[in-house]
Amino acid sequence: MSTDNFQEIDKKQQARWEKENLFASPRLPKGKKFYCLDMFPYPSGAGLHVGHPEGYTASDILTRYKLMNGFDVLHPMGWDAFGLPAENYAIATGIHPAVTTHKNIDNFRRQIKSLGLAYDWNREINTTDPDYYKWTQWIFLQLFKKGLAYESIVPINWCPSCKTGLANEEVFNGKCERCGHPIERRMLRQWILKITAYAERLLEDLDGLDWPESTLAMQKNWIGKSKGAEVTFQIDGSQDKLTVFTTRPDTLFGATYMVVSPEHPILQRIVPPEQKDAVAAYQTQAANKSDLERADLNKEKTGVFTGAYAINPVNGKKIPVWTSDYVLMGYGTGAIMAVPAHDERDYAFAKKFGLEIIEVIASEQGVQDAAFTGDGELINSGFLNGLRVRESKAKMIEWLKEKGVGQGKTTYKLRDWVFARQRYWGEPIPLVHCPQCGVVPLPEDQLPLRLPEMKNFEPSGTGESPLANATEWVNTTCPHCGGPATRETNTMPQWAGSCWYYLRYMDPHNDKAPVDPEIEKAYGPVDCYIGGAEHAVLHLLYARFWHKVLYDLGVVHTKEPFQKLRHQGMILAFSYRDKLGAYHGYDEIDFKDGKAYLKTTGEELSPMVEKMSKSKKNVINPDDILAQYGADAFRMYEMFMGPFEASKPWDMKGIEGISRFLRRIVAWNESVKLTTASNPQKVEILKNKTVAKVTEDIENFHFNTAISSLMVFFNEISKLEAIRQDTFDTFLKLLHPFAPHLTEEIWQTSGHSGFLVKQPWPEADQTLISQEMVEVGVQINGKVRDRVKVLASASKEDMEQAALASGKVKKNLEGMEIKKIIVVPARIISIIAAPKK
Ligand code: ANZ
Ligand code: ZN
Repeated sequence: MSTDNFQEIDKKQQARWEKENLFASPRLPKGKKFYCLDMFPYPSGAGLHVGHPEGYTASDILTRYKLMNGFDVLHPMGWDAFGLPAENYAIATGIHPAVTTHKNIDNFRRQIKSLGLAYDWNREINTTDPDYYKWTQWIFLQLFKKGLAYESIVPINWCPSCKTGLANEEVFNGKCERCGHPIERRMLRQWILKITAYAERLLEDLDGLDWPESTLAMQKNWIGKSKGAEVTFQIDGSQDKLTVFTTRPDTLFGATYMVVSPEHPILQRIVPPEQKDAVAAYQTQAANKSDLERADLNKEKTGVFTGAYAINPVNGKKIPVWTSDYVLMGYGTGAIMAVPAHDERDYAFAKKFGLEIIEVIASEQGVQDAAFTGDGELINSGFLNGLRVRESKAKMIEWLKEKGVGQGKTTYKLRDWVFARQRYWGEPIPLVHCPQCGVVPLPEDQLPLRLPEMKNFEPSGTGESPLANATEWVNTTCPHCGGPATRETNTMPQWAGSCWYYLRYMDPHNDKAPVDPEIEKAYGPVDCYIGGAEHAVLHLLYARFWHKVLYDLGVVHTKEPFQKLRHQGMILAFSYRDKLGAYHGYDEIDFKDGKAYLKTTGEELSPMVEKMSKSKKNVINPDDILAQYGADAFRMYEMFMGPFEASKPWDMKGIEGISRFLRRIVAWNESVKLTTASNPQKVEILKNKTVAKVTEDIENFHFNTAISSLMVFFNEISKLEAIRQDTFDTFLKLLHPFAPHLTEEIWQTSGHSGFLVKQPWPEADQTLISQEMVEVGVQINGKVRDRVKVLASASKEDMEQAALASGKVKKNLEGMEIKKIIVVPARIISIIAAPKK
C-alpha cells in the first residue's frame, strides 16, 4: 500500500486499533493512572463542528503520550443528549426526540471515529439512556433526602419562546441563552437545588485546582462572596424593624435614607394610606424588569417615598424609607441603608430626589460632584472619627453587637439553582404528589422512571410540562400510603446529565451503583479535563456542586472532580463579502496570490475573520476536510493553527502546508536508507533537544510549538543520506500522538510489530543537550563587537570569560573601564563601559 493514500491508511489503522481493542482501559488501573476527559458533545443535527476536534485532538495527544509513558489511561466519549433542539424538532415534525437523538449520535460517532481518536468505546454513555438516567434520578433522590431539593413558587426567568423556565446562568443580557428571546419574570412552582449551601466550599476548594485563571475568577465572581454586616433599623412609630446588609458598616453615620426592594414584604405593613397608590403603581412597573436591567449602574434611577421613616441606630436620626428597583429582593436582605456620599448608586438617587448627603470619609475631592468610594479617615462619625475604613468596620461591628442591633455577616451572590424545566425531553423528576402524604420520593427500586411515550410534545405554555398530558403516566399510586397520587411532571434541566457523567465512564455498566467505590478510588479524579470556556460557570459549577454532595455521601473520595482544566480557543473562519456586502462560499471563490476573487464576475472579495455560520457561508465541514486530506492532516493542522487556548481562523493554506509536510515524510520514508554509523553530533544533539521540547510542550499544551520543533528536526534528518534506525524510530514516536495513522503505517511497514502506543516514549539525554555549542553576541555599550562560541549550558562566569578573551572585544575596551556586565545564558553578553578617568 502506498503511504500517501491517507484515507486508506486511516481506515486500515483504525480497524487494526479497533480489532486489538487497543484503547480499552482495564477495570482497575494496574500502575499509574491518567484520566483524560473531553467535555462530551450535544449530538446536534448539524454534526461535528471543526471546533469539536480541537479539544478532542489535544486530549488524544495527551492520551497517546501518557500511554507511551506507561500510564493506564481512561479516555472515554459519550453523548449529552437531552435538550431542546431534539424536542423542538419533534414539535415541528412529530418525530420522537429519541429517534432524532439516536440518528444524530450515530453520525457524531462515525465522524469522531474517522478522526482515529484513542477512545475506549466500550465505555460510551448516553445521558438519555434509561440505564444512565436511572442514576441521574438516583442522585436527585439523594439530594431530595438531604433536603437539598425543595419546591417553591418563585419568580423565574421565563422564556416565552421556548415556553420554559431558565436558570440565572442561562440568561444573558436579559435574553434566553438558547433562542435570544427576552426573558420575562413569572411565578411558577419549581424544584430548586440548594447550591447555596455549598457556596463556601465551592469557593474554598478552587484553591489547589490547576485551572485557567480567568475561569477561576469567573467562578469566584459568580459565587460572589461579600463580607460586611447586618444592621437593624427600627421603623418610626411602628413595631416593625428593617434589616439591611451592608459591606460598609463604617459608613453608618452617613446613612441618610433607606431603600427597600419593591417586592419587600415590609411594604405591606409600613406604607401609610396616602402613599399606598404611589407604591403600588411603582411595584407594578418594577415587576416587568429583569434583575440585570435593575442593577445597571448607568440606568436612570427611579423610586418612590414609602411615607415611612426609620431610626438610624447609631445617632437616633429619623431617615426616610424609599422603595426603588435598584435594590434587588434576591440579594442580602432586599433592603439597604443608603450612604449617598460613598456609594455611586445611592449618590445618583439622592441627587435625583434631593436627599441629604453626609460625608463620613475624608477625601481630597470631597463629595460635591460624585460619591467617594476610596479609603480615608472617618469624619462626622462620633466614636469612629480619626480611624480608617478597615478599623472602623471592625469597631462598628463590635458596637452593633453590643447594642444588639446588628452583627458581622457574609453573603453570597450565588442563588439556588432552579432545577425544573417544563419540557418533555429531559429526565423525569422521580417524585410523586400525594394528597395525603405530600411529596413522596419514588422508591429507589422503581428507578429508572422512564419517560412516557407521547405523540404530542407541544408545551402547553401554561407553565406545565407536556408530560402533564400523559394521563396514564401521571396518575399513579402513592409509594407511601398506596392511595391515588400524581407524578411530578417537570423534567430536569439539560445540565443534570453532565453533572456526573465523568463518574459513570469509570464503571458504565454497573446496575447496583452509579460507580463502584473501588473503581472510583482508582480512577478518580479526572486528571485533565478539556473543553470550551463557555462552560466556565454553568456546567463546571453544577458538576462541582453534585460532586461535593456525592463526596458527603461517600460516593466519591475527592473533594473536586476535575484537577486540571484547559479550554480550547474558538475556531473562526475567513468569510468573504462582495461590494454589496453579500457573503460568498469557498466554492464560489478563486484564490490567487493570497487574494479572493468571485468566480463568476472576477470581483475581488474582502475577507473577514468571523465565527463560522451558515449565513456567512464560512462553515468548514469536517467530513470534507477528512475526505480531502485525511485525519492526520486535519488533526495536526488544528493543533498547529496557534496557541491551544487562543481563538484563531481556519485557513485552507495552513492545512495545505501540514499536508505537504506529511507527504514529505511519506516520500522520505520510501527513499531513506538505514545505517548503523553514529549520527553526526549536530543531529544527535538536535534529536535530544527535540525529544525534550516535544515532551515539555505536550505537558504544557503547547502543541503548535511541538509540531514546529518536529518540523525542524525532520528538515535536518531528511538531509541525511542514511539514518540510524533508532533516530528514525524516535522521530516516528514523537510524531505519533500528532499523526497517529501515518506513523503507525510507517512503523508497521518498516518491519516493526505491535503498536506505537505500546512503545516507550523517548527520553532526552540532558548531558548531550548541554554539550551543544552556541554562538552568542558580545555587545559593548549596545553595539555588537564580536560573536563567541560557548556551550549552551555555559555558566554566566564562563560566558563572561569567553567574551573578555576575544581579541576584538579587548581592542574595543582599550582605554575603557568596565562598569557592568550583563549575561543572558546561551543568548548574549552585554558590557557597559566608560572611558577611564
Ligand atoms: C451601605 C453602603 C455604603 C454600601 C457604601 C456600599 C457602599 P456587594 O459588594 O456587591 O456585596 N446592597 C446590599 N443589598 C443590596 C440589594 N439587595 N440590592 C442592591 N444593592 C444592595 O454589595 C454590597 C452593597 O450593595 C451593600 O453595602 C449595599 O450598599 C448594597 F459607601 O451598604 B452598601
Ligand atoms: Zn400518600
